[in-house]
Formats: sequence, C-alpha cells, structure tokens
Amino acid sequence: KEIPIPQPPETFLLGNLPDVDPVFSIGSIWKLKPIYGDIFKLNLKGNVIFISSRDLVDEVCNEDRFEKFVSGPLKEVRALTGDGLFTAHQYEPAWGIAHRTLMPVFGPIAIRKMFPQMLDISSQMILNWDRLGPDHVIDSADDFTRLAFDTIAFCACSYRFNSFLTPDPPTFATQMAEVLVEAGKRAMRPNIENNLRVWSAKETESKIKDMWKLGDDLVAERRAHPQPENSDLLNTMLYQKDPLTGHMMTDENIRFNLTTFLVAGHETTSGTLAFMWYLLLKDPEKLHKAQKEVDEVLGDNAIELKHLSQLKYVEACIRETLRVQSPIGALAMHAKEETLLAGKYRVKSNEKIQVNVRDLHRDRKVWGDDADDFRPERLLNGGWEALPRNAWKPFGNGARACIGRALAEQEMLIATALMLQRFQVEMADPSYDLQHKSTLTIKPDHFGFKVRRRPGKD
Ligand code: MNH
Repeated sequence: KEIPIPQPPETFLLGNLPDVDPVFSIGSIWKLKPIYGDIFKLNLKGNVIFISSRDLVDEVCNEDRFEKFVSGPLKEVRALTGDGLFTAHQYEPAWGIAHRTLMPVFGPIAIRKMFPQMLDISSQMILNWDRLGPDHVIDSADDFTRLAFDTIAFCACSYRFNSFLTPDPPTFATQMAEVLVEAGKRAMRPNIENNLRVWSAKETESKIKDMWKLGDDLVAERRAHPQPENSDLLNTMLYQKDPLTGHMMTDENIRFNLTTFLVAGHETTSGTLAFMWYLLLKDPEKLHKAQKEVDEVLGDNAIELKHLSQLKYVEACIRETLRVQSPIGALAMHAKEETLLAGKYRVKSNEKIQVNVRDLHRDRKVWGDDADDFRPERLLNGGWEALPRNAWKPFGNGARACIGRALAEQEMLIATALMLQRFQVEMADPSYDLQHKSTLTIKPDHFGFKVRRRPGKD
C-alpha cells in the first residue's frame, strides 16, 4: 500500500541541487510540478517534499501532526532575525513569549487605530506621484516598497523612514534584499562551497550589523524618551509582560522582532500591490469595476475608516491577487513524528515538506478550469465563504500564520482606494508581460506604470 514519492534522478554528490535555480528556486518547482505531480521530492542537502493539492495541504495543516519547519533559506535568515517570530523554531520559548505579547496589538481593533498613520504614508505616495506627473514611469517594486516600509516603521515604532523624500530606496531596504538573496543562495549551495565563500559571509555580516543598529537605536531612543503605554508596538515590546509566563521580551529578542517586522512587513505587502496592479491593468474591465466601486463609496470625499468595509470588490481583488500571484512561494513544514501522508507516502520528521502555494492556489478541483485566471468575482456573493478549508493559504497556517495580516490588508485597501480615487493608472509599457524576481518573496520584475490625475478629483 505504501508507495515511494516521485523524484527526479539525483546527481552524484549534489543530489537534486542542479535541478533548482539558486536565485529563483521556486520557479524550478513550478516547472517540475506538471512533470512530477502533486507530490514529489528533491534531495537539496536533505530531502524536501513538495506538495500542491488542496487535499495534501489540508492534511499537512493539521497542527497535531505537522508544524512549521525552520530550515534551508529560513534558517539562513536567522543570521538576521534570530529567534524573532518569523524565524523562531516552534520549540524556542522566545516565540511563545513574543506571540502572546504581540497578538493583541496586531488584532483588527488595534490595527484600526493605525488608520491615520497609514493614511499619512499613502498620501505621501499619492502626492509624490502627483508632483512627478503623468509621464513619469513609476517602478512598482520601488514605490510600493517605500509605502510598505514607511508604513510598518511608522505604525510599529512611530519612526519615519521618509523614503518618499529620497530618490534611492532606504539603505536598510537595499541591504535587506541583498542579505535575503544571499541567504537563499547559501541554502542552495553545498556546505563546502559556503565555507569557502568567506568574503560574501563578511559582507553579509556587516550589512546585518548595520540593520540591527537601526532597531537598537530605536530602542535606546525610546528608553530615553518614554511614551505613554500602548502608544505603538515598540512600547508593547518594551513594557508588556507575557500573560502566560510573566516574562518580558529580552532586548536581543526585541531587536530580532523589530528587524523581523521590517523584513516580513514590507516585501510581501509591496509584492502583493505590484501584482494586483499588473493584474488589474491587464484586465481593464476589472480595473473599471474597482474604480467604480471606489467612486460609489468615496465619491470626492476624503477616505475614512468607515469606508474600508464597504470596498468589497477591491477587497476581492486583493484576495484574488494573493491567490494567483502569492508573494510567498512556499510554506515549510515537517511531521512531528514519522508518518504516512495520504495513507501511502512515508515522511520522516526531519524531512521538509514544502507547500507549493502557487499550485495549491490553482488546484483545479477547488478553483475550476479557470484557476489560472484573475477573477475577483469568484470570491464574491458567497464564493469566499464557500471555499474549502485550507484552499487559500497566502498568510500561512495555524499558530505560525502571519501576525501582520490585518495590518497588511488595511494598508493595501487604503493605498488602492486612494490610487483609484485620484488617478487613471496605465501600464508604462503596454506590451509588458509578467516576469518574476525573488529574494525571500516573489515580486514582479521591472513592472512600471504611469498615473494621470482624474479631472475633478482633488
Ligand atoms: Mn507576514 C508570517 C505572508 C504581511 C509579519 N506572513 C507570515 C507567513 C506568511 C506571511 C505566508 C507564514 C510564513 C511561514 O509559514 O513560514 N505577510 C504575508 C503576506 C503579507 C504579510 C502575504 C502581506 C500581503 N507580515 C506582513 C506584515 C507584517 C508581517 C505587514 C508586519 C509585522 N508575517 C509576519 C510575522 C510572521 C509572518 C512576524 C511570523 C509569525 C509567526 O510565526 O509567529
């Protein structure tokens, strides 16, 4: 009854490393999936099992049997974010302490209070584009990165990066992208080779130190100038006790989590916005529907918190983007104990199971024959509520799911509504076809657009 998991032939000493592009590894997985099916395995310095059907993923989402696995690229990122929430092993006490301390302040009610800060940053982006005029080509990755970066820093620590004021993106963002690319490459290289690359290790180390300094300075500054309780996430980290153990987050863990928020908080959000605008601009009918909704809900009025829950079509556009072009390529899990998957595939507890998010989100059994198409309508009129469990996983699973989800969703809604209200947006190059690039997350490469002020919309 037990059957082996399909696997491409291995190369002597290198296993399946040659099957995977070190710079865009998930792209290789997307190509192997149609050949090997919903489950296959690669030897990438240890066995990695890739799964992509809703049924297999549903099984692996059971937290009694499986949990998040920090290994490979994620483990390499620990050089930067240590036992911060995103890269902590499930068994590390710092994860539980930070999770319980921070969950309430990332909840929907707390996030609503961030509306003015989010609007502040979004408005800077809009004003900046207004000033640059209709001929200026906006690089989506650059400007949405500025938006997401300034937003998370302002909302989490009341710190202004002011990255719309400078022509280059913030140094922190550039260094971070470089460190993440290096982490990805290290995970795909044989260990002997990693050990020989002393120079790139030294470079990376010094970038990491620079990035930590930002968080450490923020902490020092806040200690020197205390703010009223609950004023932002930084305050919570500094003064709140874990309700379960009574422990406080350590200074080192605060540094790791500040860095984590900056890393996790901006790449994914900016990637999602860039993908959504690509999808909308490729399909003007959907774009017009979204704009019409914004006109009906906002008219010429300034956006307010109360409008957000009325933007149902825009919300569906965001969710549908997260389905067809999820910025996270894979979720890494492992079995807590050796087990049989689907009753027939043996997996050991030290083997990594990767959920291939893109192909999960295109499972024909769930989404139908038009699974590849961007169609927000499928998530309206009961479609969202009718989705089978664990069919839509852009924010991860269970206890280790994204803590920033409500923050990101609100931020994306505000930015999108403002853009639609104010501008007619068009592709910079109408013949552009989607290309992907990746650091830890996936974004469109070289996707630019232009904006023209809509008459009468000030
Ligand atoms: Mn986020 C975990 C996706 C925005 C902070 N995030 C995850 C995971 C996914 C994810 C998937 C689970 C990863 C894994 O299983 O290894 N996150 C997103 C997406 C967006 C996003 C698609 C935007 C769109 N995330 C944000 C924002 C923050 C954030 C904004 C700001 C703080 N995310 C986190 C943190 C974790 C996480 C922290 C780790 C949570 C944990 O394991 O406890």
